[in-house]
Amino acid sequence: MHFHAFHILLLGMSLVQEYNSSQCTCEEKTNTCTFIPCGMPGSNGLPGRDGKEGPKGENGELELDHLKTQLRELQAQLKNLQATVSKAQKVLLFPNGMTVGEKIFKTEGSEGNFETSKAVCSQAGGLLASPRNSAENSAIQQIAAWHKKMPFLGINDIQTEGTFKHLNGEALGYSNWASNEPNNSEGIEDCVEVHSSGKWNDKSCGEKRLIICEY
Ligand code: MAN
Ligand code: CA
Ligand code: CA
Repeated sequence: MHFHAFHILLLGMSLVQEYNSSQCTCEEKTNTCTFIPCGMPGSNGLPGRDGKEGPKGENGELELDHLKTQLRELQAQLKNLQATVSKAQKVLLFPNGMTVGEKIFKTEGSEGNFETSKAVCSQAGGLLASPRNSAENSAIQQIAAWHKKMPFLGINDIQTEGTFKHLNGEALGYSNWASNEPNNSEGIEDCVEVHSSGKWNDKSCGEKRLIICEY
């Protein structure tokens, strides 16, 4: 009976092969005695099961809170550091210099006429001190007081009598003249000295004054 069934199967297979022999790619199984022709491809199987659950994502809101806390800590540290640097700067500069905002005013304690003062500051990589506001003028006044000497400013009316300008040609936006100054006394005063009061007087450029530079 088994033998009979096998022959029916072979017959069926050959019928299928005949029916579709033009599209069929067959593979001969050499380890068996039987030549098994291939039939039509089967239909696709059912979809597989879902995969395992992935790793848990980070908690967005908690992460943001953490970063905000870190930022506040860093801001507090920065404020601390700035205060420390600012204090160290004061200690190191005293009694020769002061900072005002970004600017540093500093003297070496030496004196010179206007031309010498300009040259000394320029050689040091700076400029003869030239205040743009009252805070800067007060810093210059303070350094002068520590040295008990008057400085010249980087301001003059050499080019045009009566028109005082900064060294770079800039017009004066801020001034602090003493009353009745500038008076160009005896017709020879084109430079500016700073009195202990912080007030300005035009004076002969040939006088020797404390050299204060700005950086
Ligand atoms: C007086 C005033 C000043 C002037 C000096 C010159 O103090 O007239 O304006 O600059 O003398 O020494
Ligand atoms: Ca003058
Ligand atoms: Ca004067």
